[in-house]
Amino acid sequence: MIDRTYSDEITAEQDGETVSIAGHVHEIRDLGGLTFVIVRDREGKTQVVFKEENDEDLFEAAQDLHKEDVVQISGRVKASDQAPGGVELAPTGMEVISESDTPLPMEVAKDIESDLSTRLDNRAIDLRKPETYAVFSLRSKLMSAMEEWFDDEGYVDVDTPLISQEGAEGGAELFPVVYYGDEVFLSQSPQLYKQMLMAAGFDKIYETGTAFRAEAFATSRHVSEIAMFDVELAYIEDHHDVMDVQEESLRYALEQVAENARDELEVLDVDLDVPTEPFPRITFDEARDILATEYDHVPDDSDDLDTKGEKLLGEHFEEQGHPAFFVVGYPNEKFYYRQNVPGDDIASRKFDLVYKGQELSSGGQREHDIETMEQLMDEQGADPENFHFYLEAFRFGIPPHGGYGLGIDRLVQKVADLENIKEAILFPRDPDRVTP
Ligand code: ATP
Ligand code: AMO
Repeated sequence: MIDRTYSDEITAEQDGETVSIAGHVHEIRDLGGLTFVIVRDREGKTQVVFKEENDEDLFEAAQDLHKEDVVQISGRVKASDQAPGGVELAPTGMEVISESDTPLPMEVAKDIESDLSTRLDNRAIDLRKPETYAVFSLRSKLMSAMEEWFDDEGYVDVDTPLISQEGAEGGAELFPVVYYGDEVFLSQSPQLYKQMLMAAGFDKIYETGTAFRAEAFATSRHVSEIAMFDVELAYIEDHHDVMDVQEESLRYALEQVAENARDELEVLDVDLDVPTEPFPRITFDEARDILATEYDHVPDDSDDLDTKGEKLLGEHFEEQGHPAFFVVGYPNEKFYYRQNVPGDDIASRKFDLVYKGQELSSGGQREHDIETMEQLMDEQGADPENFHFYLEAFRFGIPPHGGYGLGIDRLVQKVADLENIKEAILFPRDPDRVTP
């Protein structure tokens, strides 16, 4: 490895010591016989002061630098009140490891807002911006914390297939692929496999995976390739057990981010509010009542809340100090959700979690009675032949179970306070973009 010290490791206490830094040239400021070169690495920036009077050769070399060259510079640490971060380097040696072409396709250093499409077209350059990098450093910490919660609770980390014969979620949102001459599909959700693992006695599982949805339109919260966090657990009493898991794990992950990603949150200018109170759990009918009476809003689809409805309910609960809440009991749900349970005052045991005014996850208790499920499949036009392997797993003993799927990209979008979900994805895919 090249010997290097990260910018955030250099402190005023090291005054007089020699260190070696490596990174990209972020900025060059020429003040006559004095040139300031700001070197950026993953953790921040270091100011290097080239003085003609100190070393003419080094000073000359600094004049030939371009923005975004990759350099390694050794130098003496100097504590200085004028330097950003209170320290700077007086260089003693420099190597240009890789030269950057000019001009750059977009600015990295200057605070110039490029539109999202330009940013994504030049993503390799855009990702150099500290505020873009902060999103992905935060994302990594957030998902490590999430997985940590499930590991500590004894969940098994699984991987299910991404190539499938039939969509788990139905609808027209499937991407076909040619599989040895036959048409099959990219997975929409690990749904069927999660449930088969409950039949297999795995009890508690999670998967950090990928789901593909051929969404017809691009919105600020839909993409075609989704990072999905899926959970399934067995021996539950009802859907409240699943909501408990969703609530506790999300709270833990947010707490960890507030604690361990302070720098990222600061760069992103986000004041993260970790919900301490229990998340409200309202029924689907209550949600529609609030929308009708308080906002005079009636979603078109009588079986769902629309984007505007979720946003308005988000405002309603955020005013009461709740950034997250559950809506429980959606009518006419997919065949795998338990529905029309005698004695229930809700149409199904399906819930959505709305976080900061946007659907973040869907889940619920599953139907584990095979005859009821076959009847629901029949009513919904799902051919049981295509789900043979799934139904077979139910035939030989399956405990009551439930779970949920959480859109990781949407979670990062909301935590980092990003306008568009694509900003939360390194190389996003949408109907108009498969590159870079
Ligand atoms: P899921 O697919 O899991 O249900 P979702 O967030 O896509 O998650 P939907 O219930 O499908 O939720 O949609 C909720 C609302 O989002 C819809 O009423 C609609 O307003 C909007 N919406 C969903 N998909 C699209 C899309 N592809 N283009 C535009 N708007 C959409
Ligand atoms: P659902 O279809 O609601 O449920 O998906 C779960 C969550 O995934 C995210 N999501 C998306 N994010 C970005 N772009 C998209 N096109 C997109 N579609 C979905 C959302 C959504 O809440 N099998 C069930 C889960 C379960 O019951 O366990 C399912 O897939 O955040």
